[in-house]
Amino acid sequence: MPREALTFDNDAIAKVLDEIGDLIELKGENVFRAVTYRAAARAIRDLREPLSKLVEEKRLKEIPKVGPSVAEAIEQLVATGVSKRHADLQAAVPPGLLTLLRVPGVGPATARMIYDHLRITTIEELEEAARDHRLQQLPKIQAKTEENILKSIAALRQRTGRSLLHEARASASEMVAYLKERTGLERIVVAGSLRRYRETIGDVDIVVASDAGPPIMAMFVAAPTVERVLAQGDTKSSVVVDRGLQVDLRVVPPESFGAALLYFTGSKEHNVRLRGIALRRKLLLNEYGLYRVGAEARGQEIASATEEDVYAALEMDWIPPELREDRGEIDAAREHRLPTLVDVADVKGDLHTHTSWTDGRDPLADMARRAKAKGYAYLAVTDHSPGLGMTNGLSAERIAARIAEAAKLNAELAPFRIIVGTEVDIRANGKLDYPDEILARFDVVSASVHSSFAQSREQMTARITGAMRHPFVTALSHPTGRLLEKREPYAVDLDAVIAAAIETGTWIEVNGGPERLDLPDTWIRKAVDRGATVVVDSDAHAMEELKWMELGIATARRGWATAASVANTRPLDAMLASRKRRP
Ligand code: DGT
Ligand code: CA
Ligand code: CA
Ligand code: ZN
Repeated sequence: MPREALTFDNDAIAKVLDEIGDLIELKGENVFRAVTYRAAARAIRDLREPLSKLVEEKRLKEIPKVGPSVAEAIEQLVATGVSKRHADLQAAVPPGLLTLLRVPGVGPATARMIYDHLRITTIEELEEAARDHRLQQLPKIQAKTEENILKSIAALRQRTGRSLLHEARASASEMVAYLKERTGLERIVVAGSLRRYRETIGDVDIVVASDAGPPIMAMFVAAPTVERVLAQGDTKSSVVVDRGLQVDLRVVPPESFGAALLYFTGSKEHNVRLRGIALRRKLLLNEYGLYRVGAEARGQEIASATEEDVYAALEMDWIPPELREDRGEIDAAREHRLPTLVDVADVKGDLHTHTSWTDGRDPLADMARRAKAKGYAYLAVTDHSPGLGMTNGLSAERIAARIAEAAKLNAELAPFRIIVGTEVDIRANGKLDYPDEILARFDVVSASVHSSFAQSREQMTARITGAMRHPFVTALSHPTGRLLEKREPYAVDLDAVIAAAIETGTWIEVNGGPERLDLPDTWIRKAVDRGATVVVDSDAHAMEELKWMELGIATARRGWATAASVANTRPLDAMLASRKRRP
């Protein structure tokens, strides 16, 4: 496939042009020249033809934003792989300075200025200077900027290159919809970690049932979201789509679809264990089916068409993908004691959402109508307490107004019910950010940590369990404080948190916000095993984000939670009655 190599060339050339733009600025040349190179890079990324072809046919001028100097660089890059302009700039700019640009918030002008004053050329040096508060002594750098640079560097270290679940889901759905439309086929299914709803996704795996691989592959690599083709074969192809996400496509014979789906859903550990069980019965399990082995059997097929068939042939119940992590699900399936997992259809309402009164986007009325349209019986709006200055927390007067507004809407939307709650900040000293007489006015109170993340494990555990012992606190929100690919969880003894939840009747949240998915799955399992009640919330800050409930429920399923363990599967009155008793 010549196309692979050539499209990669376009990408590589665009990257060099972008770098020329950065180097121009780092050198202190005219910013507008940098802008020209970057605009050309963007235009080249949108091209559908290889640049080498355009050079050969002398058609570079057809590309928008490509003037004579950019064209010269492209010609050199196509011919020799290097550009003179690029090399000259590299020689003129201190080596290493480019890497500083990897820190979000540090642009070329800032990097240059920092270099001029402090001779800093590495991210480590930059971090050290920020820690020592040497950056804020420089012109145009405030204490806040310095703090943000430290945060950005910490975030950079957190990145594993995996995608967040919701981003991978969006890209995968787009591809599946495109393939369904173009092929007219029905059985085009997402497998891999995405089907298991892992919290982050390495790559997207899609399985198609068809006997005609090549034409499907041709459509796949030509999909509008494809940025480059990594490999194209008759049964397996891989591409990179928006934001660098890899998508693998396998076309399998329709009669093998179940076995293939099982195989490519994984996890690898689950598959390994299944194959072991098969082997002990003298059966062979692979992506085509389950076969009898041995001379006399000659590969006689036992099962392959559906996943249920394959599991049944191994004498086990079908296992929901969320459980396929080799965490005991196989034994449970053999002994017919898999839990009936909580399902999105069980959810009666959402107990953690924000409105335009604090940091949400939409007004209460819109959030409530959308929740009602989703089929919910109730929605708690839990805007922030004032402690988080930046989120414009509700004052006592505004709370009264909010309660009145909710009552009015409730009359209109009945039997749907808006519950006025709050997400109250647990301050660094463990005190809640509202006095009791104000907390008493809210029907649900979610407590959460939003500051002083660096406290010791003892301090943080005492801070959190102390808040859980407060009689007005209904639930503990996002218990670990992690932000996926961005921020580590704070140090906290979750066993002690679960114990406090059980002792006090405080619910533990499974926050469905795609960056959080907090409590994490393995801890959910421990919590519900021990008898704690969880509450699954979207933490929506806009109407569309109510859909994050689905990710929260998937995470709860990965934690083996049943509806009985999830507070918001209960009808309104039962849910309210099951809250922690107040004095
Ligand atoms: P990811 O992509 O890192 O988020 O995780 P997965 O689970 O989607 O892993 P991936 O994409 O490498 O493979 C998808 C599934 O296909 C995996 O869960 C099990 C199966 N699989 C792929 N390659 C192999 C292999 O070489 N051996 C075994 N046993 N299974 C494999
Ligand atoms: Ca994958
Ligand atoms: Ca894969
Ligand atoms: Zn919140």
